[in-house]
Amino acid sequence: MNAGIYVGLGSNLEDPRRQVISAMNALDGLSGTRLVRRSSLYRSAPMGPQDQPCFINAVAEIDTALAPDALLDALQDIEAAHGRVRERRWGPRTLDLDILIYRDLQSRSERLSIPHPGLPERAFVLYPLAELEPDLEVPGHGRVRDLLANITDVAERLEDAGAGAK
Ligand code: ROI
Repeated sequence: MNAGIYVGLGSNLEDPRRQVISAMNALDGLSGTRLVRRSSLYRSAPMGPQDQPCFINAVAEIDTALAPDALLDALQDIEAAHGRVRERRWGPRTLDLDILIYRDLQSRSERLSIPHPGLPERAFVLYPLAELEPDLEVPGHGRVRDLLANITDVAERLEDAGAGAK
């Protein structure tokens, strides 16, 4: 089963592990949406300003009837419910949810670009994505395992329930 829609999760404030796990459950609770698989949790140094805590990141594969824009609305509602306020650019955050890949869609608009433009170079996305699907073709960018081979940053996998668990 390959639902083919991947969401990136990140947090570095207010018990980041709990934020990310809670957001996974919230994804599973969206209308017409099911959490198919989730990666382990990963810890990495902040990309951007260094005067903030390290991040906890993960990737979830979902199946959803929501179109990309409606899915983005729903992700922003989950962020808001987790206390996210629009803060300084590249600053700390309680919860960040990004649509990384939406099946084979390639689309660019002011509000939403798919695949996510940062995906090809971000260790904190590629490590958890490679755990789930190393041979996945990222539309327009090639295979996840090849993208991962081209970056030098790392993300450390944390011991937890691991891939496949809810
Ligand atoms: N850095 C890491 N490691 N993980 C993130 O999720 C993350 N998110 C961000 C910024 C502040 C750019 N840096 C990050 O939004």
